[in-house]
Amino acid sequence: MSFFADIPQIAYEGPESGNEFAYRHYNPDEVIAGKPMAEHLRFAVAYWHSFAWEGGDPFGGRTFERPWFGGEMADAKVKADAAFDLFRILGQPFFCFHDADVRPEAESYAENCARLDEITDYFGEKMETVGTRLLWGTANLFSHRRFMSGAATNPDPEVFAYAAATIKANMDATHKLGGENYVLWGGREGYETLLNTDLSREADQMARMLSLVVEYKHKIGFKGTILVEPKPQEPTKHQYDFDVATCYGFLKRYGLEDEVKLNIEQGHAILAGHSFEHEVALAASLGVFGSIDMNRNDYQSGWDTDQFPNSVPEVALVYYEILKAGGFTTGGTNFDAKLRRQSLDAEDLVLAHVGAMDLCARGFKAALALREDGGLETARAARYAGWDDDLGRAMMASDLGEIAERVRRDDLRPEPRSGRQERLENLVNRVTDQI
Ligand code: XLS
Ligand code: NI
Ligand code: NI
Repeated sequence: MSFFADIPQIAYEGPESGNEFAYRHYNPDEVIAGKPMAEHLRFAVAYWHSFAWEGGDPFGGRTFERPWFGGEMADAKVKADAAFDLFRILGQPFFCFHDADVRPEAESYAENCARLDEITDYFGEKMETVGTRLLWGTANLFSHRRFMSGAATNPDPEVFAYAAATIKANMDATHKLGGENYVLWGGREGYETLLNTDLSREADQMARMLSLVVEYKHKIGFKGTILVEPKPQEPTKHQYDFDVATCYGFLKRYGLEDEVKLNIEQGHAILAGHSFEHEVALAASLGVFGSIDMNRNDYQSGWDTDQFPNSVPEVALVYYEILKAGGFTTGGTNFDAKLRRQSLDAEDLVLAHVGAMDLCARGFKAALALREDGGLETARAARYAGWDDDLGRAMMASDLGEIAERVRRDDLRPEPRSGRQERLENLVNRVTDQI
C-alpha cells in the first residue's frame, strides 16, 4: 500500500470550502495577470525535508517512521515512489533534491555516481508519468564528515577535488532531468574560528569552484541558471555567502555577476537581520534575483527553523517585489520547509504543503492587487520626482563646486517632507484585506 494510502488528490474548491484536503486559493489553471497561477508561482517540494529528514533535533534522534529509512538502493526507490505520490496528490509542478537525499552514500566516488545515475533514471520515468519537473538539483557538500572543514574552501585540496567531482555529477544529473536551475548553498563554506582560517585563500578557492561550475555549464549546454544561496551562519559560525549584498560583492570581485544569480530564503534573510522582501528587492535591483526558498523562522529562536510559511502579509510583500522584478523566469517557490518533529503522519506532510501553497497563492493575489492598485508606485514616484527635474539631473552631472555654487545662487533651503509610512501601510492592509 502507498505511504499516502487513500489521501485524495487535492483539488481547488474555492475560499468557502471547509475541506482540509482542498485548495481554497491555489487554483493552478486559473489565468491571472496573463498566465495560469501555477506558472506564476512555480511551487516545488524539497526532497530533503519531506523525505530524507528523520525528525531529529540536537537533543533527540529520529521521530519519524518511514518505510524508506534503510540504507539500500531499494529503499531509495520506495522513497522515490512516495515522493512522486506526494507530487501527484498535490499536483506539484516541481521538486528539488540533493544527491544525498535520493541515494544512499557509497564507499567510493564512482559508486556514488552510479547510484545517482540509477536513481535519477528512475526519477526520469516518474517525472514523465506524474508530470512533475525539476526546479533545481544540488550537491550535499556539508553532511559527510569529509566536508567538516568546508568543500570548496577546505584547507585540503583533496576535499576540493572530491567536491568538484561531486558537483559535476550533480550538474550532469540535473541536466539529464531537464532541471531549470542548479543551486550552490555553501553549507560549510565559512569558518568556526579565525584562528585557523586563511580568508584570502578560501575566497579564491570558492571563486575557483564557482568559475568551474559556470564553465562546465556552458560546456555541457545546460541552459538553466546557476544559483548561489546566501545564509549568514549555521552550520558554521560565519558563512561567506552571508547575504545578498555580500554575495553580489563576491560575484563582482571575481567577474561572475553576469553568470550567477541568487536563491533567496526567508529564514536566511531573517538570520542575516534582514526581511525577506529586502533581500529579494536588493537582488532584483542588482540584477541577480533568481529563485526563492519559501519557509519561515521562529522569530524568537535565532535558528533556521525551516517552518512552512503562514503569514499572508509577509508573503504578499515578497511576491510584490518579485512581480515588480518581472516575475520568475527559471526560478520558483521552493518549500524549503519541514514538519515539526511531532507531526508524524502522512497527512501532516500533505496538509503542510496544501496550507503553504494556499497561503502563497493568497499572498500572490494580494501582491497582484497591490500592483493593480498602483498606489505604492505612485507614492514612490512622487517621492523621488525631484530627481527627474532640472535640479535632480544636475546633481548627477555636476561637481561639488558647481553644486555649491548652485545652492548659493538659488538660495536653496530644503524642507523635509513626510515619508507617509503609516499611510502606505494602511494602503497595503486595505488592498490585501480584500483578498
Ligand atoms: C540550508 C539550505 C539548504 C539549501 C540547499 O539551510 O537552505 O536547504 O536550500 O542546499
Ligand atoms: Ni535553509
Ligand atoms: Ni534553502
